[in-house]
Amino acid sequence: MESAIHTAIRVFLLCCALSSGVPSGDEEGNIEYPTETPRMWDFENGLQGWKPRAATVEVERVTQPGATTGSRAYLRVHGRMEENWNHAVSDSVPLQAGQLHRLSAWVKVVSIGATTPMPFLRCEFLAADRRREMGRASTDLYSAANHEQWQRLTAEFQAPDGPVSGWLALEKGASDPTQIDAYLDDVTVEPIEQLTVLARYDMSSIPAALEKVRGVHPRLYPTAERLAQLRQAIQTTHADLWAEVKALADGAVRQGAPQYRADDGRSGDEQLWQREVGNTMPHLAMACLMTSGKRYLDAAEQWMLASCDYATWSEVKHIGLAKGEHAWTFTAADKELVFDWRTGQAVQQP
Ligand SMILES: [Ca+2]
Repeated sequence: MESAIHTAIRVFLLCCALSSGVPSGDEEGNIEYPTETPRMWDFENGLQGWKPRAATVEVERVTQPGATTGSRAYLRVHGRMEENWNHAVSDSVPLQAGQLHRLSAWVKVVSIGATTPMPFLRCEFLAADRRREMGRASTDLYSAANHEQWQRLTAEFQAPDGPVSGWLALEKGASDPTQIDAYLDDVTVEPIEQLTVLARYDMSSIPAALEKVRGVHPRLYPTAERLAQLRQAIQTTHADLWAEVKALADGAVRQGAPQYRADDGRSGDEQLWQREVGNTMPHLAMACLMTSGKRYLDAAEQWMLASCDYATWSEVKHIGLAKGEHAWTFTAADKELVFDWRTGQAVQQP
């Protein structure tokens, strides 16, 4: 289970890193791959290569105490940007191919246009061949709740394989006209050994709250009391809803789980036909619980086992919508629901 969670998290993080629609850098010429790492832009001695994306925005160094103890200067980015996706950008960023990295920066938004999104930091990956899409990583957004305060924004990512460099940006979050006055300090890109987020799922020591329920079968949604209420409700207030669910479940019983096929002739490697597999199992599980009908129980099990036997849950390697959405969210999450409810049913029908 632990490895499955880790895999899911890695897929999710890579989806975040690779799915945003921002254009690649517009710089021309050959790329020089810097070797210095980690790298920090603290602005103590100059702009350190940061520049505005367009002339309507100004980038200047302010010699005042910055975000951290000992900081005596920071970068101020202010002005209107009529288009583009970045307020300001850096020079080249050293990246180690295939290595995990952390991008972090202190950001303080002093003022922002009424329709301007809160900014964030981005690392845009660059291949030697500029035409090749390499993806990007983004930090979390600056929080509007703590407006006018320094906030540390971070992102952790795996650099692409092969020769790779990159550049950083203070991102607009939109190509529409924007207005901003924001400060930057201690922008850092550094290699890391593991993703911090994985530590949250380190279960080597079980939390006390979980120890209390050791051996207790978890219920993801309805309790026994709620199930009893629902069985009454489908006779009255929920009769229409039940009719819909029953019709879907009866159809699934008749149809049986679809055979695996690599290509459905319309969705390519995403294999979107599997969405319906994920969508169908809860109908069977609900019908099973509402009626104690063994045919629904048998069908739910057949659909679950068929799903587990599929050779792939999409063949898309990196673009994570297929795996992350229909395979993991729909199928895996639904299977837990079905398993949870099916277990209760099995107990009632020894
Ligand atoms: Ca500084």
